[in-house]
Amino acid sequence: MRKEVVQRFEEAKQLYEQHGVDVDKALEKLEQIKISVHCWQGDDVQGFLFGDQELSGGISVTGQYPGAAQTAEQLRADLQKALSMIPGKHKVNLHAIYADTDEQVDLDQLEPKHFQTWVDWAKEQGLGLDFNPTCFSHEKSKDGFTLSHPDPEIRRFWIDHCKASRRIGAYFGEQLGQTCVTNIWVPDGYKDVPVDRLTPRQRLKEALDEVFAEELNPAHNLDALESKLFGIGSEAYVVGSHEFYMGYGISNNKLICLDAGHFHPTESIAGKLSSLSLFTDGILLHVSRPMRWDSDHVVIMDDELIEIGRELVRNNLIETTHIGLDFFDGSINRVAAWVIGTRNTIKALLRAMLEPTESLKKAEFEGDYTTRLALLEEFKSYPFGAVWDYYCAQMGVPVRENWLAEVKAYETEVLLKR
Ligand code: RNT
Ligand code: ZN
Repeated sequence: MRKEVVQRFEEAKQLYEQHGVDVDKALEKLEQIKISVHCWQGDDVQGFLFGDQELSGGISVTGQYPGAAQTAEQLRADLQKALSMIPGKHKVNLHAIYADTDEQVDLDQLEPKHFQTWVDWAKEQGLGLDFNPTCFSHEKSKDGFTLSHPDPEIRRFWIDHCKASRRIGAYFGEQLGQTCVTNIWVPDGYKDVPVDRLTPRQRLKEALDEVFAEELNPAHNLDALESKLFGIGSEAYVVGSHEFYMGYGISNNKLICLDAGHFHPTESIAGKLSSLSLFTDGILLHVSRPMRWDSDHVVIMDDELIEIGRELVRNNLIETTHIGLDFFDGSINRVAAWVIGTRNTIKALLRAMLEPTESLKKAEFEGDYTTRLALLEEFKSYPFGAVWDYYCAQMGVPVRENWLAEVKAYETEVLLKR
């Protein structure tokens, strides 16, 4: 390791230790945290199952940056490249459309074997896998409804797809010895103001009951449900609202997924974690960056991310929270997008771990809000970057922006030749 990196780290450590922050312990803890890196940043949510399907469900990727992965093999290579520049051992989050098979198989017929190449790769790389049924970009979802569709036959198709997905998730968990989180998000909703808000929700509830009827080993698969406030094409009404899934999740022991872009623009998911934690065994996060709408921009070190990190650390929610990423930007190098968003997420957790949480809580408890504000503000310019650099060096990944040259080389050698 370079001398300056160590020296700066030692200096920083001293500063933090004056406030009772155990820097070595923080780094040990950080190393244990697994981020679920979403595969869909690598190919603009295209997948491999249906060829050129238009992305639907009210989500959208813009940008024409060259080099998007076109095959599962390419996507794995890109992910591997990105992961080699991110400190720690993590998970990869797959969607059903990323099945890697020559068989012509529809979503309701998917089986674990269609993901065998992913499982083999994950084993070889020491990665965990998470999973998602793909309830969009399909012929049977084109009118905007899936699990709550008024037509029982279409509803059946999506129920079967979600059932199949859970079995795939359980297979991942069993094979890899790491619990897979299978997250269900459906786009169902109306563009314009509905008359009947209740009946689609009743249908969704019944459909979910059927999806979850099969008992699976929770050590292999955990189910999660992702709500949304509105989407493009479902501006007036989303069947799976936050209240809906919060109710469903708490009464049926399912993880509730909070996506940073799925609430009112000034509403922060960070603020919801403490409340939810009191009534659930765990939470799933989709760390994302909405800009004016659920735009899924690459995650940056903004106030929202810092606050998410703080809530997880200060409230001891790290162990029970599954931290997933959900952004997709086609206007920049996609490998770089992963590296930036994932490194930021980890860095935000480190930043939070380096705060003098105990002194801050004490000041607050004693009503000394002056100290609380003073310390919080001063700590913003404490040298967490020196600790981060040391951590990266220690974990064998590029320090600071040195990863960028590697991404550029990969772009020239691999991405631009596609
Ligand atoms: C959509 C949800 C969902 C998707 C992914 C691709 O608004 O956030 O999580 O982004 O499943
Ligand atoms: Zn999401």
